[in-house]
Amino acid sequence: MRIDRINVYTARLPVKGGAYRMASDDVKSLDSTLVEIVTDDGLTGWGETCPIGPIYQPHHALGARAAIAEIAPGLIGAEIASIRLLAKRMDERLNGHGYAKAAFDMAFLDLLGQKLGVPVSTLLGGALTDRVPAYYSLIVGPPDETARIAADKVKAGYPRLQVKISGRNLEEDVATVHKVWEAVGYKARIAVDGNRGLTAAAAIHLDRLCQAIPFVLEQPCNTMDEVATLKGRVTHPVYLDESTEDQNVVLRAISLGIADGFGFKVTRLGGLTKMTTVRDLCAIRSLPHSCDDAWGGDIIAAACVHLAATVEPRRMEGAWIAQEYIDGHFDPGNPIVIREGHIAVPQRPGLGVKPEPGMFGQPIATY
Ligand code: 0XW
Ligand code: MG
Repeated sequence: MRIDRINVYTARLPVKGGAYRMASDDVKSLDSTLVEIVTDDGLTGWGETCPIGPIYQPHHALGARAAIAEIAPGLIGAEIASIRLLAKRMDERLNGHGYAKAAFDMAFLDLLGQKLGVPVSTLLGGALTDRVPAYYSLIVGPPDETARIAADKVKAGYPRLQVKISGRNLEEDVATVHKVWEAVGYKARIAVDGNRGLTAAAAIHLDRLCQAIPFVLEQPCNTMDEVATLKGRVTHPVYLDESTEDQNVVLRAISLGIADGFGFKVTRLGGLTKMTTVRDLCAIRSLPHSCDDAWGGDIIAAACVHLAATVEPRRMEGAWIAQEYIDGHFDPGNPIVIREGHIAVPQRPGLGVKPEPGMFGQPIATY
């Protein structure tokens, strides 16, 4: 099975409800990039990459498309058999830019799964479950309103909540965490996500002022070095998210004992295949982590869910997918959906999701 053609598409994903508010940025509409690989035996495989705007991490939509333009011509004619060989071929075309290579990696696995008649989770080592937990991400908002939504989401079945803080005064952040805890108590696990926005001093104050509330503190400060200074000075477990820009950072964070867990993003780490390495490193040290992406439609959602199914359930912090903030699906016949806070793992060969023909219009590029 050889690559005959690659089509690149874009999709606009407006945020349902207006804006997704984090410490760093308010995003109102996301710009997703999709690759469709057509093989000589008539199969099609899909991949997607969708940075949540240009501020959240050093990735952006136009960067992804420029990287795809460098890589794609070198893939034409390549055999879809060894994912490692295909990764090498991509590295020979372009250094870095893992978030663009991630889209191709997804499409390769989608094709291989279809060819072999197995779901992508099988290619990633094998599923441990057919249903993975999701978590609900509460955007930065007024404490009472955030607590009300938190209670609703727990009632709807979410086993975990992520409470966004930062970008405003400490008092509001502290009040939000207290009110959410009063509203949900032990009924859900809580992550408090600073999205790089706190100083180390503010993180220490927040930790002290919320001492008795069991939560994990996700990426409180901008750099991993700043987060490292919190060790021994805060009592809440600290997770890294945005800092995990590649496998080496994860290896370093684990070996230096900087992180008690992670919020992993599939495209940021360079794709599903690269994610299996950090998944296995975390397993060695009993570290919990999520299987997310920053944003994306059903292709990215399917990728996150396949991977999440291969993670030991007691360390699985949930698969975050953007569905709650997006209207509609790429594949309305086989959508990736959250039901009672959980997501069914697609059982069909490959990713198990095929965008409706023509839904993205004409390709922006064909190779
Ligand atoms: C909740 N997320 C997975 C979605 C947004 O991209 C932010 C992200 C996070 O945990 O920072
Ligand atoms: Mg985060």
